[in-house]
Amino acid sequence: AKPFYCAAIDLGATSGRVILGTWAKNRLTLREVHRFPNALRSAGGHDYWDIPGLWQEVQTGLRAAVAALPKGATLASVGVDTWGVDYVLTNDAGRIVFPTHAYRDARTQAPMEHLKNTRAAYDRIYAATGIPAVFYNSSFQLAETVASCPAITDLATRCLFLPDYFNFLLSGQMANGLSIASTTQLLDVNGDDWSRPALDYFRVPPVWLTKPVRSGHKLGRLRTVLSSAKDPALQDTQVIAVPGHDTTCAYDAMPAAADGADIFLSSGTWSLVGFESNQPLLGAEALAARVANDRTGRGEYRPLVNVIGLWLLEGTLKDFASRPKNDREWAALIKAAAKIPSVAALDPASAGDNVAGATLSSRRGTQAQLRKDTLLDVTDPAFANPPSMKAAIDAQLKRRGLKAPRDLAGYVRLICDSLGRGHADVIKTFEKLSGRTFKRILMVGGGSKNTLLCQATADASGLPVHSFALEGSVVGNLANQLIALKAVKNLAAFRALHAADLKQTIYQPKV
Ligand code: LRH
Repeated sequence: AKPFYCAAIDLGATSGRVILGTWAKNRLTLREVHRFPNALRSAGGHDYWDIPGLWQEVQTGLRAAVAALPKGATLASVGVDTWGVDYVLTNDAGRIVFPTHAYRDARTQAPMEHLKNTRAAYDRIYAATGIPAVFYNSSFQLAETVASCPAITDLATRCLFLPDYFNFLLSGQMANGLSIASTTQLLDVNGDDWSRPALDYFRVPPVWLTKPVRSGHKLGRLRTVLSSAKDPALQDTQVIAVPGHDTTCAYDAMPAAADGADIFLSSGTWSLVGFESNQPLLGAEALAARVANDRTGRGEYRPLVNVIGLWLLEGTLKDFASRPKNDREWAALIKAAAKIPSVAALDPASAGDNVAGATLSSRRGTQAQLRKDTLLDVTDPAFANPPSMKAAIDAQLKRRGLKAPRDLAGYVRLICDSLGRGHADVIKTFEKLSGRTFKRILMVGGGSKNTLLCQATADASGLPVHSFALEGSVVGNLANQLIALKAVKNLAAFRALHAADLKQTIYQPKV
């Protein structure tokens, strides 16, 4: 059989990449043809994305993908996945009529607080959408846009979430995709269309949205928007709606067993802890635990809690001139952090008076309890977008009577241990609410290379962590294209075939 060549466009908040995937003899090989930095840009106290800049990089990447094809080969398809929640407002002709804010823009605070403080409305919105109030939700962003610029309801006729918008540029077709739609807090949790009560509550014009399409939907041929689109290699290239949400793609890439006992952890800037299910997790306890019922591209549920993630570490590093500049320096930093005993990530001399008035030696708590008390509360909203992450961490520690770590290695230790505990707390909640017993944690993303974080997660949860050297979102993106092209039967078949090629490291719990 002839190989299939597919391009995955994967846009993240801090970097983007275009990867050429080759599927031959039931094996997927990846070639990164273009990688570029991405960053929000601030002006006048607000944060925005450079959408035309990203489009330019996407085009550069697609040209590079064509250049990397073997002679005479054609590109079968292209798929786009991006970070969640952000969107482009356009008119019918596809012209951008409002700048795209970045989700960390503080503009959503007021609408979010309003919802959280209106208990009956909050319960109703959670029952309707299965999505808790998180500062970045598209719902709050759209509510703020409509409230601050009322004329927008005349100007805009369509709301395309980021993958939808890039799909439109590539194919000329406007469509909303199901997985990205489920990140908005506007989708009906009991169906696969928009929730009228949620649209009404957030005052989002229903005409801006169309019934979401599932993964595998073919949007059409790649338009001749690229100078190389006249290239014979691009004549029959299909633009395929893959799960537009990068986290969904990352979950699809993991070699989960069919027994439902796997926890998925996509660990990067965010730690996304979840599992796959045929039903949503709803109700007061799920809401209190901030369970988001995201959806797969196939329509199943992916109950998930977003833990602050390595954003804590990325932010803290900015405050240290001694931050690592290459892999060797990173390894040295992790090694130094690993040498610090866990509880003593805080200055051991002072940790005693830190723990609820008791001294460390006299305290009769379990080791786990002791750790929890000296670890960061990673759910603190102050960590969302502080001017200085180190200052935000120090402020929480001070408020709780705890001393700040002495050096960068101390912060690394504290952050990794605290995230491990954060992951474990979420898993415990999932077990309680779903009645399942989880047996393994499957981990992908930048954090899966962080041995300290993997071990801390295993120790805190008591479960083995299987960490995979895997470009999660890209592999899931390509897998969904291959399924749509009928090169692979379904996701279970892809996972089984791909598992054989995956390198994994297993971290057994030590405490
Ligand atoms: C991670 C992610 C996550 C959230 C956030 C806004 O890239 O997609 O799942 O949706 O970005």
